[in-house]
Amino acid sequence: MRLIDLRSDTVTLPTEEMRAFMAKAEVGDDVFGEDPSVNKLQEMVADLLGKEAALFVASGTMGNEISIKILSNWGDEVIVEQESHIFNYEVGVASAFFGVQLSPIKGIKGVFTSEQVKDKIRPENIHFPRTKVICIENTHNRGGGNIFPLDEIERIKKIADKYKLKMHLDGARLFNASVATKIPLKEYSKFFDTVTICLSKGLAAPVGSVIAGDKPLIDEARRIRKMMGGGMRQAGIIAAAGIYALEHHLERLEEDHYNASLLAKSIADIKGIKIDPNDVKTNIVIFEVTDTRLSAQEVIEKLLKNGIKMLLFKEKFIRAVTHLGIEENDIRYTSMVLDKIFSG
Ligand code: TLP
Repeated sequence: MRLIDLRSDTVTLPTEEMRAFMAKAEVGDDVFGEDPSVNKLQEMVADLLGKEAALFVASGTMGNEISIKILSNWGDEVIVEQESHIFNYEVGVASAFFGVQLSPIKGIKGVFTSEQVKDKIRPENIHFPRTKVICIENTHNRGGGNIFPLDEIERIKKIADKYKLKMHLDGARLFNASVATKIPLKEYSKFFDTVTICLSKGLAAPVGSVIAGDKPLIDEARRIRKMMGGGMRQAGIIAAAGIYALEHHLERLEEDHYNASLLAKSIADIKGIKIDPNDVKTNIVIFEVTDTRLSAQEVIEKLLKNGIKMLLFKEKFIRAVTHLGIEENDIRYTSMVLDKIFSG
């Protein structure tokens, strides 16, 4: 039985064409800055995001945390959203390695306001940590792929400037936001000192993320990457997959959005499931199991018996993520199976 793996867009496999492109990649020693494929990928991302420079890193987590490190000092405070990846899924790195404290704001589907930011900023006082960085996640994973509105980002940036704070964008799925809104990537990234994008999610490369920013910041990021053991050698082999993904897999994200929306619409009327299809803006679908006879975990087990994988998100919530390799027919089959599970 063919598995329909909707747990995450991180499960995508490199296509034959991507593998062929990787096999031919020109490589060199990237710790010496001599890998042509890594250099090309970095230039491509810097250009796409309208930044001076960029740095290839192992993962989105590494990208976010190096960014936090280079924008803050020991003992500082970093504002994040309460449901954000940085606050929930990065193993406490910011405090464990870099000695900064995270200060969470409760947003609505990942979105918070400039007023909330203002309320979080600490006045100068010997007792307080210094507020130094604001992090935004766009699209927002636990917010169900929600898109952070550009005008709110602009208002937050004004507050950041007023209080001399830095801005970091966790853009693991920024490409999804840009494809869905048709707002160019640069329009989002211009408000941020550092931006991390992931190549191994919707873009379907096997490994890697990129941090972009001003040259001095990226030079510093390179040092911190080395400090964390992230200096790679002939990394062009994997960077090539990123180049291929940027050239071939960007526009197709629309298909993922279409499939996510189709899934939400086709399960919205099932008794025992709660989801508003209007909430699905990109490639993530989070639905609630309201049927008291079934737990979300049991639903996941029944799906698996039918060859479908989804992720338990919270006690009563399930996450499904569409990506390269998931076809419209898979979505129609998935909604039929869900219909059977809840009517049985
Ligand atoms: N998200 C993964 C899991 O870690 C939860 C997923 O399956 O969605 N920022 C955001 C918004 C992310 O969703 C993720 C990964 C990351 C950063 C970290 O990327 P990696 O996994 O490359 O460290």
